[in-house]
Amino acid sequence: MRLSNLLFNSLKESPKEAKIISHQLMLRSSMIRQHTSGIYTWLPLGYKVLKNIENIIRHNQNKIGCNEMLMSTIQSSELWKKSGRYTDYGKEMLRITDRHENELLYGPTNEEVITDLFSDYVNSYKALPKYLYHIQWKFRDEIRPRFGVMRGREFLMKDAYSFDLTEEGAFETYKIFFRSYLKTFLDLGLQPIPVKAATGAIGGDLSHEFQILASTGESELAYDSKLVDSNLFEKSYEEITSMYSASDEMIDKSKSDVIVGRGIEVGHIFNFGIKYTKPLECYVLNKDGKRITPHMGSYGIGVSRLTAAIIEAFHDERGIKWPINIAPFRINIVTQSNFDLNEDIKNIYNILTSKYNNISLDDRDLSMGRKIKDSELIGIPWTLIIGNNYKEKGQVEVIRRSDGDKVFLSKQEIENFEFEQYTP
Ligand code: P5A
Repeated sequence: MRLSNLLFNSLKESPKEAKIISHQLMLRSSMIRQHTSGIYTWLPLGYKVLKNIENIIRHNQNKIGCNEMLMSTIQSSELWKKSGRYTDYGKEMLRITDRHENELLYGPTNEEVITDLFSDYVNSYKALPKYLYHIQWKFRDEIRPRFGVMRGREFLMKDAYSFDLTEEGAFETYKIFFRSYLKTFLDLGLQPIPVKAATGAIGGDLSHEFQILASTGESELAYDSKLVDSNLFEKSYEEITSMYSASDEMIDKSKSDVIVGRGIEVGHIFNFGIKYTKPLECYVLNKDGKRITPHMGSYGIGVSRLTAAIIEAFHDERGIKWPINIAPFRINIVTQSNFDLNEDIKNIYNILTSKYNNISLDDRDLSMGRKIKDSELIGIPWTLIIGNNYKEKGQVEVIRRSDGDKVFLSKQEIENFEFEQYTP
C-alpha cells in the first residue's frame, strides 16, 4: 500500500488524556480515535492489527475443533430473566427498549443466547462435546473506562462455549481450552501467566485468568516464579496448576515465597457446570432416552485489549515494535520525494509485494527523517531506505525495528533476503 493513500496522521506529542504508553502510542500512530467515553473508532492501521490478532486467535480455536459462528450484538432480555442474570448483572448492562416496548440489551457476554441456541439444534448425547465461538463486539457500561481500549465500554471479545455430557467431560474440555490459550498467547509473542481467578458474574467455581505481566496492569497477581516459563506449553495442565497462582481477591496474603506483581488480563476461562443449562431447560437425550443436562464452560479473550497489551510488551522510546505476524505492514519502503516512484523503486516494491502480502511504500511528500520516524513509531518490523546511498552506490539501507540492526543490500540481494519473524 502507498502511504499517501493511508488515513494516518502521526502525532509527535502524547495527548494528555493518555496515561499509559500503549494508549499514547495508539493515539500517536493513528490506530484508534475516541468517539466517546470508552468507545473507539478503529482507524486503518489499528484495524489491520486487530484483524491480525483475530486471525491468530481464530486459527487456534479452529485447531481444537471449535465452530466459528456469529451471534448478534443486541439480545432479548427474556433469556436473561430465565437465567436470573437480568437483575444480577446490574448497571454494567446497557438496556434498550425498542418501539414496541420490548426490553433489549447490548450483549456483555453470550452464555444465555448460546444455551438457547444449543437446545434448539442438539438433541442427542451423540453430538457431545460441542465447542462454539464467535468474535463479536460486547458492551459493558464500565464504571471507569480507562487506558484506551484496555478497558473500554465497547470492546471486541472472542468468546467460546462448550457443552459436555458429564462433569468429567467438561473438565477435560476445560483443560483443552487452557492449553489452547497458552499456545494462542505464545503465538501472539506474549508470555502468558495462568492464574486462579474469581468467577464473578459468569459463575461456577473453576476459573483461570491469563495474565501478561505489566506494571501498568489493572490486576494484582501472586504466582510461583516457575510459571514465568517460555516452555510452559510443554507442561501438562496438572503440572502447571500445581504451582501457586492467584489474582486479585483470590490472593492468599499469608504466602511468602511467591512473586507479587501486576498484570493485564487478556483471557479468562470458566467451568460452571449446569448454571445456565438448568434454568434454561437445556437437555439432550442419552442412550436410554433419559434427559441429561449438559455441563458448560465459557472461554474469553479480550481481542481489542490485546492490541494494547502487545504494545505494552513491545515498544521503546521511538514507538511500537510489532511482532511480524501482528504488524500492520511487514516492510516499509521509505524513499526521497524527489525520486519517488522511479522504475527501480517500483520494481523493488513489486518484487516484495509478490513475495509478501503487506508491504507499504512511503511515497508521501515529507522529509526522509520524518518518514523514518513514522516508520519507527508505527512499529513496522523492517524499514528499507532508498535514499542517497542508493543513488550513489546502489545500496538500500535495511533497518530491523526490533534491535535497530542495519545492513546495506543491493537490489539483487533484497530480492533474496528473508524478511522473517524475529523475537522483538
Ligand atoms: C468468557 C467468555 C466472560 O465474559 N463469558 C464469555 C466469559 N469473561 S470475562 O472475563 O468477563 O471477559 C473475557 C475477556 O474480555 C476482556 N474484557 C475487556 N476488554 C476490554 N475492555 C473491557 N471493558 C473488558 N472486559 C473484559 C478481558 O480480556 C477478559 O479476560
